[in-house]
Amino acid sequence: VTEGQWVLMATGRTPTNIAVIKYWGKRDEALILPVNDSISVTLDPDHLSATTTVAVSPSFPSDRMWLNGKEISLLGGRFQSCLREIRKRARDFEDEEKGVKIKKEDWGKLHVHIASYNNFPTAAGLASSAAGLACFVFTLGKLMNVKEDYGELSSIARQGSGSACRSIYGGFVKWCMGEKDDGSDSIAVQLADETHWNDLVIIIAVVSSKQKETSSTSGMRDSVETSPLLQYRAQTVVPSRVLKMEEAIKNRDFESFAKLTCADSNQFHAVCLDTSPPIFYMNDTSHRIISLVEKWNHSEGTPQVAYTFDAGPNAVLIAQNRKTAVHLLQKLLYYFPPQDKDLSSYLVGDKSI
Ligand code: 2P0
Repeated sequence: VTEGQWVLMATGRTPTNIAVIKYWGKRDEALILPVNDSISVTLDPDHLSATTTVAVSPSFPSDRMWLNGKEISLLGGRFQSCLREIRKRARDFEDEEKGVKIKKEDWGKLHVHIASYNNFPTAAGLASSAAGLACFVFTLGKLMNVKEDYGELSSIARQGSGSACRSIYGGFVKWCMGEKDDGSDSIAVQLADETHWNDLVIIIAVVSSKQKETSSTSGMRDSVETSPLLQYRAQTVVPSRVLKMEEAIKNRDFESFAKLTCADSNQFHAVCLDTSPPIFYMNDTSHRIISLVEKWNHSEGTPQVAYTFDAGPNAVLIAQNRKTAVHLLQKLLYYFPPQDKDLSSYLVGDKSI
């Protein structure tokens, strides 16, 4: 920063979210409009979250960004779309103490520096664009005195990465696919806040820390182009499943919630297999975790744990309560002893366990 020049900064923290009804497939690639609604749960910010600081100063000659301390390119990326949309909505700003006055039309002339950190190891293979893009949009919006509501902010975050729109809210969130071609109704809404069903415990079992071979963006493009199952899923299965999931969340009905979550994860991976060439995100260990949970749920007569897998082999396991979570962790450690004896490989959604 040039001496005598001011810098304005804002910092935010945003957790990632885990979909229980999956988003897979776009009807518009540029605006990131999905082929179906999706529902997710936002994790608590102590785990798996992004912390982003954005700064503007007349002494910055260009827009720059650092991710986990390493500079990355901002050119032509989705960050640019979000930056453009936030700049459009920027308002007059005044900080008398610093003697800073910015007219809304002048925000576009100021360059931004963005520094973002994830509080989980990138090597864990859980790096998600959802938390980062949501955090960037929200924090930049604060800095530029944007007054739009959360729905509007979610639709901007969506243009950074589809799943990011759901991280604007805590608790349970639905991304409504919308109908309009301009995407203005493709926004996230909160179904229930973070206090509504807070005895659920989420355990993430890191099966592999390798980077995935097929990115979500290209994987879902291939599925849209080649999978007949995707069309059936989007048109026939998801609409009624979303209604049932909303009901299950409202009533804290774990049995229904678990059945729907597992079925939707399995159908998403079936769509991946139905894609040409087929996409394999899960591996043998993922399949063994599914068998373990299925057998356990079956032997108890009612679901104890729900599983869901995203575009990778790591298992996201949702236990009904703390007692079941302890039991689950014991089973995981028994059947899948960590090879490096490093228990931090198991990221536990509750510090006290
Ligand atoms: C989801 N996933 O609903 C699904 C389930 C992965 C599997 O959203 O192209 O990184 O940036 O919109 O958001 C991953 O897709 O893809 C994803 P883009 P995104 O969470």
